Formats: sequence, structure tokens, C-alpha cells
Amino acid sequence: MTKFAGASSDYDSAEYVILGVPFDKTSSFRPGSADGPDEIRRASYCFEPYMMEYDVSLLDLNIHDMGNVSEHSLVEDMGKEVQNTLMCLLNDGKFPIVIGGEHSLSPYVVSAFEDVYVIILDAHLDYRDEYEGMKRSHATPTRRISEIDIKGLHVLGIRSFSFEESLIEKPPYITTYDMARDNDYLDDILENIGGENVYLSIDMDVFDPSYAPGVGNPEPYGLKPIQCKNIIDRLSTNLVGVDIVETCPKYDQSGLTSNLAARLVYDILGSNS
Ligand SMILES: [Mn+2]
Repeated sequence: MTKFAGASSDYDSAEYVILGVPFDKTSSFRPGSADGPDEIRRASYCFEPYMMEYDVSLLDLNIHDMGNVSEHSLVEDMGKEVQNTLMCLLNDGKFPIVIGGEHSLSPYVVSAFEDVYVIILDAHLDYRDEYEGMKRSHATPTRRISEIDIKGLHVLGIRSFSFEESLIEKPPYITTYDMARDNDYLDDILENIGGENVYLSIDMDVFDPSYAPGVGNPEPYGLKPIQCKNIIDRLSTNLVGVDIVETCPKYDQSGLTSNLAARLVYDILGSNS
């Protein structure tokens, strides 16, 4: 397996640990995100290790790539392995960077943390209680995360939800921000979070499909990559873990989506270090 660029540390000395989750079994429209982790690793060699905006080199950071979790047919089995692995990582004081894989993995990752705010970047609200008969699905992660004991939840980039979701009364700590129209959103969120720990989940479909065409459910009118980078830079050392999900290489002929996903990993490392 190709390791993520610059991930040359052994586990014990690593501060950051990259974990792939090659799972897409609940994808309803365009499956293929199971190939995301390895494609993002390949794309990671596109960039200079030195990150000019942070004045730090990837090669000076302690990063370990522990490879992928096993392949599973059932979302519950994938979840069990992801959650157990994350508990070990957090117990060992690591900063996990989880690359997917479909969005169903995120609640399992979040449930391993204590006392975090969660920020989700996604085109879709994903607040259904179940989808196609499944409680654990790529279409329900926001709902499942809202049921975990967390400090608060902000969902940004939303431009799609179902009629049924529009009728559900959402807990007051869930706020959705239309980033294209509300420029004050980030100040509000940072004020709400204060100096607390933040877990960030990035669904690649939050970006406009012109920047990230290779996703399961592309949704027009999305974010520019620089908007996401601004969020990462503002969160910076508040971050304690991230996932980057839904990169689907089969629909990514240009390679732009895996390229952007890999660059986000660089930015998270650079901004947090
Ligand atoms: Mn989505």
C-alpha cells in the first residue's frame, strides 16, 4: 500500500495518525467511495512537503499512516472496527485523520471522543432517522451524531434536505448555515465554541461539483475550496480529529476530488501543528 505523503513516523512516535476506511456499502446513487482512501494517498504526492502558508514541512511532522481497516459488508461491522480503532488512537493521545469511504463512518468516529464540538461540512443535512430501512447509512450521519453526547453541532454548507427532514424539530444546538449567503457564520460559531475541542467532518460534496466532481451525490451551488481552508485555518489548534469522506474515484476522471481531499489533509496538519 502507498502511504500518505510524509507519513514516515512509526506509530509510537506519531502525533498524527491517518486511517483509511474503504467502505461504501450503503451508497444509494453512485457507489465507489471505498476506493477513496488509496486514491487520496496516491494524490498526496502532488504537493510540496513544505507548506508556505504555515511555514512548516510535512517532513518535520510526526505522521503515521496505519493503512485501512478491513473490508466489511455490513455497516455495523465497519463501525465496530472503526470505533475500537479510534478508542485506541485517542487513548494513545493521537490526532486521528480518517479518510473514507462513505459518510456512515463519521458517527462511529465521533462516538470515540469525549467533550467535543462537532462541525460537519456537507451539502446534505443527512438528518433522516433512517434511509432505505437503515439507521446507519450515508444519508443519516448528522442524525446519528446528534444522538451522541457531544457539546454542540454545527452543520455548514447545506443546500439540500428532504421534505420529511424539514418537518423534524431539530435540537437547538444544531445550526445550519447557508455559507453562500451568511458571511458572519464563522464568527458566530467560533464565539459559541470558545477554546473547546472541535471534531471536523468534511463530506467532499460540500464543495461545488466543479471543484469536486467525484462524489456519490454531487450537488450544485457549493463551496469554493478556499472557504473550507479558511474554516480549517480558523479552527486550527481547536481541532482534535477529522474525517474526509465521500471521495469517489470512479467519478473523478480529472482526479480533482482526490487532489483536493489530499490537500485538505495537508492544510489540517499545517494549521494544527
Ligand atoms: Mn453529502
